[in-house]
Amino acid sequence: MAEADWKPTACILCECNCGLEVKLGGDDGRRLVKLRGDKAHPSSRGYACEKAHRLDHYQNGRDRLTKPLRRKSDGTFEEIDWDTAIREVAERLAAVRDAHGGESIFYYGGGGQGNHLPGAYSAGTRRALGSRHRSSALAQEKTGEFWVSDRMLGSATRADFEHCDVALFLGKNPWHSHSIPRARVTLKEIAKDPARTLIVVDPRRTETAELADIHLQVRPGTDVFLLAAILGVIVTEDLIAKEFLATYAVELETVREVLGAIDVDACAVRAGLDPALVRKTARVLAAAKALSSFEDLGVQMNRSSTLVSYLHRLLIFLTGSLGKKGSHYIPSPLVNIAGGASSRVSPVVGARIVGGLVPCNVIAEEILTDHPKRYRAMIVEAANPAHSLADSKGFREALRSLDTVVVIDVAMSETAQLAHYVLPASTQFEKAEATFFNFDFPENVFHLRPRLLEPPPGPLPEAEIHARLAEALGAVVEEDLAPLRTAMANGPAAYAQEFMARILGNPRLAPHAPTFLYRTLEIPADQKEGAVLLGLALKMAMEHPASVARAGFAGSTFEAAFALFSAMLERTSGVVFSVDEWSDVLGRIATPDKKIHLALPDLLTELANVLKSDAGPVDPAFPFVLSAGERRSFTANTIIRDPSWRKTDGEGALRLCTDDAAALGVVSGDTVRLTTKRDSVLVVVEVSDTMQRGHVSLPNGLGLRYPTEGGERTTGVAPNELTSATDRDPFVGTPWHKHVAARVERAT
Ligand SMILES: Nc1nc2c(c(=O)[nH]1)N[C@H]1C(S)=C(S)[C@@H](COP(=O)(O)OP(=O)(O)OC[C@H]3O[C@@H](n4cnc5c(=O)[nH]c(N)nc54)[C@H](O)[C@@H]3O)O[C@H]1N2
Ligand SMILES: Nc1nc2c(c(=O)[nH]1)N[C@H]1C(S)=C(S)[C@@H](COP(=O)(O)OP(=O)(O)OC[C@H]3O[C@@H](n4cnc5c(=O)[nH]c(N)nc54)[C@H](O)[C@@H]3O)O[C@H]1N2
Ligand code: SF4
Ligand SMILES: [Mo]
Repeated sequence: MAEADWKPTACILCECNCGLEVKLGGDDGRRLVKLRGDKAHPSSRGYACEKAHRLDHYQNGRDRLTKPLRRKSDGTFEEIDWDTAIREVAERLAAVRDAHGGESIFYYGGGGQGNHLPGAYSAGTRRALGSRHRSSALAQEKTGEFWVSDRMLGSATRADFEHCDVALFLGKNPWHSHSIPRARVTLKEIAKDPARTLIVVDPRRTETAELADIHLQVRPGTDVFLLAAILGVIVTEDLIAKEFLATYAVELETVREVLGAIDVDACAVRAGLDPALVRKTARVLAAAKALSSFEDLGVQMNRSSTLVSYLHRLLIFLTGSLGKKGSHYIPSPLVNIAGGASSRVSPVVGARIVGGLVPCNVIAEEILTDHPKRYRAMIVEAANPAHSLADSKGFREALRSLDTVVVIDVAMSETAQLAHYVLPASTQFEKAEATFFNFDFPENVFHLRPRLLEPPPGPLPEAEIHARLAEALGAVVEEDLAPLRTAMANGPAAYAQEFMARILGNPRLAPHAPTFLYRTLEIPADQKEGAVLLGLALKMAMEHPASVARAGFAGSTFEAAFALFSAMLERTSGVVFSVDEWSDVLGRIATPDKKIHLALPDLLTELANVLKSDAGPVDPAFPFVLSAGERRSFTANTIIRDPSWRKTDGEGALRLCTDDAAALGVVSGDTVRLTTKRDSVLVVVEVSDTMQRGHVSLPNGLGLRYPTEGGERTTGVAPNELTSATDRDPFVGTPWHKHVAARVERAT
């Protein structure tokens, strides 16, 4: 096959979205037969992990949706045509709006690891319905970090692992979960360089920990004590970055007093660690020339998660690890998905809304009530909350009690199975797609992937679905479209002028800007869903003119935006849309006084309370700690449903340590009974010396129902059958998925 047969696209299985090249084949020419990393992608530069090679299992899944479905009174589905589906969905949701207010229509999802354009196009549908409350997976992982970071810095940060001399991973296993560009290459480079130090905090000896110079094998759920101890050492030994703090931070004395009083040895012991090792680690962190650190689900889905996010940020700031090469930076994203603090609370429970997102763990509670402000309808798009949210049983019950549930998905997911209407979407290779996971620095990359395949008859791209819904709801009418079509005939400049004046300048129409662009902007058919990017390019050119100009898009705001938009379409392997300078970073501190605020009084009070609490007795009914949802070689949330995509760990084994296995009398491959407060399941075990005593771990993304030759089969355990929605963070409501009280018994 010729080189020209390789088509550019990207992997959709994690937030790195590595650039790929694909060769199509098979009888119908629709199989992704060969895949390789795309060297022309500016961020991944040819890198791809083992999962990318299995993407055909996503594209050609057997439970693919092909027709709109309507649920019948007996619970089964019937196929309907698109006109009926759009009309009935619009009518039913409008009826809910008219009877109970648009606030009672909840929106969940909007994008997963590879597709963020649905969220952009859904804004019009949401506005037309008056829907205000929404959520997504971010509100069960990152909202604690966002809330704290926003209050301290007015912004979120990322880190430059490629150039750091000390790397810290806190509850994160990037060998498998990635999240940083070319993760394995970067990890190996840090590990082999004697001048650089890799530090991993994880109760399990993960693949990343295996490479580390220092592995702090904490006792599960005790990171707060470890961080307190580290900060205690840094303050009492006076290792703080004095000059940096004097210039850029306030409230140092308040935190110094609290942290200076910490009993370091007691905290280290509570975390299950040798105080001498903790002290040594603290000194390494403080002495770093450039520290990069990353906290993830091991702490963010765990006890005291928001407090840990706060202490982690104190570590970053007290060591002056912001704004120098190899440390942390404030990115200039195309779309800011890291929302901040606000005074909004959710309508029933009064839970804090961060970044516009209702905490995932209160959604069911805000449905299963007779409160007048309860949610009555839900649109779920590109997400599978009946599988991914805590307490699946409770969430299923909540969905069943709603007036109307509409699911937009490519496959018959656990959530789609409970919908009143299921609207089939084109796959991410049958439409143009992109993500707003654009956090690279100093060169920030965006990648609009043209579609690889013609959409088959039946499914539609979300852009089209939302345009039709907005039209059916009367929010987008031909009268407003016509002038844009006319302007298009007069060239891009005329079009942009008309768009800015007529659409962006009109509060009634502005929320539908994506749909207006999609309907009227003339761009290549294989990139049609990218129309919304013209609006984003304009915003970027207005907000970050210098960064955009350094990336080569100069001139007036208009000219720069157009040049950028054209480059997004032309550079099908990705484009550097912004080039920053390290010296820009500290100027981006966005608190009102432009200083880092070190003291958050509520969290300092929480710290004092946690430090004086005792561990309490272990409940003999649940002596194990279960981490429910570990990332492994062949897990990818529920994006790929076909179990045969997994080359290893086909059943999704429960990992437990050698001593626990011996005590139970089980060996790898045996089945055990795993019980929590919520459920009891049978699961295959893998005995692993990477685990510590009392800690067991289940993979994420299993327990999916999938059609087989004669029927269907569920592979592995769905983790959230075992979790509880009330086990959540007191500040932002994030779940404790990594810390579930459990019992393991030999199956009889
Ligand atoms: N292969 C693969 N990669 C993925 C994904 C996937 O599904 N599969 N999903 C993507 C998504 S959506 C996300 S959010 C990221 C998540 O990426 P990670 O956060 O790295 O993923 P996890 O494996 O869930 O959790 C990380 C680690 O937390 C540890 N841990 C458990 N309890 C504790 C504790 O008490 N303290 C500490 N310090 N650590 C603890 C676990 O042992 C585990 O190694 O991965 C992304 N990448
Ligand atoms: N117990 C436990 N629970 C967890 C976690 C954990 O570690 N432990 N991790 C949490 C985390 S970090 C995350 S990010 C969430 C992930 O959970 P969700 O955000 O619910 O995402 P997915 O499970 O990946 O579901 C994505 C859905 O999108 C569909 N899809 C794929 N392509 C398209 C498309 O082009 N268009 C449309 N409309 N749909 C498409 C897929 O078929 C699938 O149904 O899970 C969370 N849940
Ligand atoms: S799973 Fe993530 S790291 Fe692996 S190829 Fe896909 S995007 Fe890249
Ligand atoms: Mo996630």
